[in-house]
Order: sequence, then C-alpha cells, then structure tokens
Amino acid sequence: MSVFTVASTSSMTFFSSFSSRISMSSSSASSSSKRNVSSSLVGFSSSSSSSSSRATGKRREKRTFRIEAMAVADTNAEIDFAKYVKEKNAAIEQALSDSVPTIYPERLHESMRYSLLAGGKRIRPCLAIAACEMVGGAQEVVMPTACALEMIHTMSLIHDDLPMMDNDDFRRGVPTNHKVYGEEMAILAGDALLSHAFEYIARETKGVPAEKILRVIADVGKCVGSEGLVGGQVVDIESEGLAMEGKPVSLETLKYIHAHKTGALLETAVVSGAILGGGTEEDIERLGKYAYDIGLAFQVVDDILDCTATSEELGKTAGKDVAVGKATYPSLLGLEESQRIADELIKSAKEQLSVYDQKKAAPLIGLADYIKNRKN
Ligand code: GRG
Repeated sequence: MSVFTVASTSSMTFFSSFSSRISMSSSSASSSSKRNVSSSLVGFSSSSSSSSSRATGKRREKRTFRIEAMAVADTNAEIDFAKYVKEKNAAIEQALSDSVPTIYPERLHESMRYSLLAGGKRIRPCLAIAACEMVGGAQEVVMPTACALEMIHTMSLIHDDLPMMDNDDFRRGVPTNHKVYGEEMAILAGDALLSHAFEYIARETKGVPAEKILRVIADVGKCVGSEGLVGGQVVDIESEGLAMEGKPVSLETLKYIHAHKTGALLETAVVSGAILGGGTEEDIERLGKYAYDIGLAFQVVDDILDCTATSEELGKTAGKDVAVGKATYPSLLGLEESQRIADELIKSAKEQLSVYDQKKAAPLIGLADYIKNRKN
C-alpha cells in the first residue's frame, strides 16, 4: 500500500491510483471529519493554496488528502492502464513545463505557466499519445501536438473563467488566472497560449512528413474556431439567454454545444495522434468515431458531475449549471437517462476499437472507461 499526502486546493496530477480509498481530512481542523471515497480511478492534488471563493462565499481551508492507493486493482487491465497513464503523465508534465519557459516579459509567461501547469487531468494529451501509439507511432512524434492541445484547452478555460464569461474564481483547485494576474493579463496569456500552440506544433514536430503536420495544424485550427470550440461557446451563451426568456433549449442544440465546446478538441486529440502515428485513413476514421462518442460522453458526465459532485471534488465551482439555469443532459432528460446515454456512448466508442489488437487498444479502452467513471 502506498500513501500520498496531497492538498485539495491545488493542481491535480491525476490518475494517481486505482481502486483507491481516499481519506480526506482538514489539516486546519484537527482532521475530525474524514470521508472515504472509492473509485476505480481517481485524481489527486499535489500542492496547496488557500484563498477565498466569491462563488461559494467561503474561505477555502488548506486541506490534506491522504490517498491510500491499494496495491489491488479490479483487473489486470486496470493495473496496466493506471501504470500507462502514470508514466505518460510524468512525461506530459515535463514536456508542458519545457514548452513555456519563463522568459521576458516574465509576468506574461508566469501567467501562462500558472494555468498550464496547474494540473488538470491531461486527458487530451493522453488521448493523443494513446492514439499515436496504438497505430504504431512513438510518443515523441505526438508530444508537441499533445502539449499544444493542452495549451489550447488551458486558454479556453482561462477565457471561460473571465467575469464576462462564466465568472469563476476557482479552476483546477486554485484561484483562476484573472484572480491572480488580473483580467488584462488573463486575456493576453490565453491569446499567447493559443498562438504558441500552433507555433509549437509546426516548429517542434519532428520525424513526420510535412503534409501530415500541415493536416494536423489545419484540423486543430478548425476544431478551435467558429466551427469548433468558439462556435460551441457562442451557441452556449445564446442558449443561456434564450433559457432566461423561458425558451427551452432543445436536445439537438445541447448536443451541438457539447460536440463543439468539448467534443471537438477531444476528437482532434485522438485524430491528430492517429495521423502523426502513421495510421491509415481507415484508422483515422474509426478513431474519429471513437473520439466523437467519448467526447460527447465526457460532457454528459460533466453535466452529471456538476449536479452530483462537490466543488472540492471538482476543483471548480459545482452546481453552476443549475444556478444559472443552463440546459444540461440531467436537466433535459434526468440523471438516470443521462447516465444511460453516457454508458451507451462509451460502449459504442469501445466497439470502434474491437478490430484492433486489444493489448494495443487497452489505453484507449481504459481512457473511455475512465471518462465514464471519472469523479472530477
Ligand atoms: C478557444 C479561441 C478560443 C476561445 C475560448 C471560452 C471559450 C472560447 C470556450 C469555452 C470552452 C470550455 C470551457 C469548454 C468546457 C470544456 C470542459 C468540459 C472542460 C473541463 O475539461 P477537463 O475536465 O478539465 O478535462 P481539466 O482541468 O482536468 O483539464
């Protein structure tokens, strides 16, 4: 049995353990309240902070999680997957840190690094690497793209948290970028991460034909812009306005929002990995379908967690969707039906992988299961 001591209001290095029992205790309150959480895969935090949250109106105490990772997994597949993700996670954290050095102007780069290195589950880089390796490519060829996708994801979170968007105080268990660096810097740090992402793919991807790199850059551009993330965010904002006027959002519109705001980047992660790893057009198409399903499932689970998990578990404000009257899968279809849909999507995603050597496909199968069972 291994024991990690971690803090809740901090970065999540994620995928630390499986079949874990987490005992959480407040270090400042003589650890009288303890809670045990069991899950098949859990995230954990590695550093601490203490700050106030306007959204919750509470001062967040420094808390300490004791994660006791039982050396017992449910299946061999889970052991292999947890080991795989732990290894990849270390490489991803190092590569991300190297990708944005603290150069002049220092405060801008500090702000970029603050959010980029604040943890997070690193699902997009993991998906890109797993897809690349499944089709026979090496981690090195996809790592710059994996980092770039995390830069883009991070910038979208920085901008999403701004007062004129979702107005959030906490992200990844720490105060949001604008709370620490101010709104102007947060906007510019996001802009700089976005532009750096494209430069990084173009400049740092080695050992792959230029046309493949170009294809990846074009795909990434499309998934971020008006037909991707930004488009999804705009429809989301407009839908919120309509809901406030008493006009309900349709399931079709909700699907559009999810597929664009969240699914597009996850899909691009998998497809980029397959392209750079040397996959065939059939592989790319098959993996694209897998990614579409897990992308949608990811957001359905996100909707479920927003109304079932605590802010502490999520590292961001829980219950926000309900508070602002946002349409979600649970609000339109109920919790049970939402869970059924998430299960169906994951099943369908895994079916796409059935034609592959199951050992090679194991990380992508494990990631699909993780997305279904995640707790944050
Ligand atoms: C991309 C140019 C550009 C602008 C941004 C603000 C905005 C436009 C889009 C919002 C995108 C957004 C916040 C989507 C939600 C996606 C989502 C479910 C995020 C949470 O992902 P996790 O759980 O987070 O993987 P971690 O912190 O673990 O990485």
